[in-house]
Amino acid sequence: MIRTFQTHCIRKQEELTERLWTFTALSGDKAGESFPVHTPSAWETYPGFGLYRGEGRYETNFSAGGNVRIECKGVSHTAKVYVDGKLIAEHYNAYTPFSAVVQGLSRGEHTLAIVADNRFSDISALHVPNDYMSYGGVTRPVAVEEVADVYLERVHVTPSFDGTHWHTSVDATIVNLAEERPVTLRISIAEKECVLSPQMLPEGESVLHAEFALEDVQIWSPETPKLYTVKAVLNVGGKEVDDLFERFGFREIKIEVKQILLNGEPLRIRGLCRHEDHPHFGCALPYEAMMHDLLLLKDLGANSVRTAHYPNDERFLDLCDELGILVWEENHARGLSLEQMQNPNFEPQAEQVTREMVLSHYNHPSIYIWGILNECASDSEFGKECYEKQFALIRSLDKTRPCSFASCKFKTDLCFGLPDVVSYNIYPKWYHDTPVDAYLNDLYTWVQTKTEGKGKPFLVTEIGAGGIYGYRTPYASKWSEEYQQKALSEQLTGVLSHPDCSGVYIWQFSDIRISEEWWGGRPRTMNNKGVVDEYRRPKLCYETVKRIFREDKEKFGK
Ligand code: ADA
Repeated sequence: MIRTFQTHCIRKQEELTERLWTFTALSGDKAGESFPVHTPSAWETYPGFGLYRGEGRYETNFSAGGNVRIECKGVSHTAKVYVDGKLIAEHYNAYTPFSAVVQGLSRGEHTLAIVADNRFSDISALHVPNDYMSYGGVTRPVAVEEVADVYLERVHVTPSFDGTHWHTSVDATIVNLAEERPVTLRISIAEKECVLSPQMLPEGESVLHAEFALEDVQIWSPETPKLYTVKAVLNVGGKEVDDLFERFGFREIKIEVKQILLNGEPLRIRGLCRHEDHPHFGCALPYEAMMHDLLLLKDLGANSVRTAHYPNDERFLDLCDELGILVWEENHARGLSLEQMQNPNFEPQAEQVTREMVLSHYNHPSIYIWGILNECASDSEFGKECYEKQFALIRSLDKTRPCSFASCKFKTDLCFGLPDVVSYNIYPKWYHDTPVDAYLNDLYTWVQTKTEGKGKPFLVTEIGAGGIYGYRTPYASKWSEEYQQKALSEQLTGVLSHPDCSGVYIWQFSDIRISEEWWGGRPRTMNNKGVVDEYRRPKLCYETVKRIFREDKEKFGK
């Protein structure tokens, strides 16, 4: 399943999931080993491939003809795509989708091969040895489509509220593979329809725009996650040639002084950071496992998830839309040093992943904020320039959502003039012993008195402590479940009782694998700060988090 809802009726689309592909290892000792696998999957989950870094080829057949569009939702981390042996696309970054069209393919059977590469080198500025795994493989779904000479690339819907009425503007991006021609676009939302009568479309990409005034709409909120479908249908020469359905919600995010407002009401965030990671699936969690994670998040009383540290699988975002879970979606970067940011590939690769994230996830009502560059060099002038450029890019693509970044630069951050929300990752009781209240007050006072973050909303985007599942001690030593429970309880209570804090994200939802090559030296080569372990077994702190979140919800009435 590529999305949780139908996206085409006219366009012929075949998902190449739930079937076997042939995997062949191409590097090192394993080169030549070949066997059937299903996709999406990460090769670290194939027996004997738990530590494989290199290239791997995935091959399958498909049957189609005409203009064939291959859509890959995610290949980790560098992809080369071949149809009948001919290279048709190259893409860097595991966490964003890409597509390519092969024109005029003869009707019949063809081969599709995707070569994935998960090696670290200077060429890769974002996938670096880190406190999470960069897996390898075709890790998100792939689909083959037949498209006409003119087809819909994407549809963006922007609802806005003027205090009395909702206005909806729709931007449809259309690709014309042939010479200039007239097209008619019909867009419908609920019972309303807007027909953009014949427009001359030049060769290449064009955007057509429509406006809707809709009465009596139902609001999207965590309590009432009402979704609407927009349907766009393209007509050329009196014939319907293509269509695209998208979902969106009527909701508005605003920043007012120190608060983030959702539909005019201050947001209170009770969230967890989550990596896409599971011992059985690597980063390629199937729908059922994603849903299970969301059930656990709901059971914990969380109303938000932070997609640390990269854009997530769209099916997960679809589920968040449906379940009313607010999402902090983040571009891809974690803890890059100044030197790593100065890699000449850093800026273009970061720009690409940011652009692809915003363009492909624009419609999700659950995404209330964009995050960038977690814990990078925001204490340097060069870093500041990078933050500035990336915020400018996001704002040029999306004027409806606030932006932020999670800083760990204690009283040295230079960038708080740039985001709409000031966010900090803090670890009192874990990386140092300063009491939570004292640490947070000190930091907050500094932000208010010494930085351009003064008067902006404030979020704590990480707190947490390591706890190894099953390691129990009566004296609550570090790494025990007892210690983690005690530390999280103090951290959560301290942060949530801060009068100017809009909420908190716990680091993290589940224990995760980290890259073997990373220097961190973590027990089990895992980040053990999960509230559940990697198999989703609750640790001692689970019930504590649940209680504190429930009490906070009762206090704030939402
Ligand atoms: C960070 C970082 C996380 C994780 C965490 C930790 O601040 O953003 O990715 O590494 O610390 O466990 O220390």
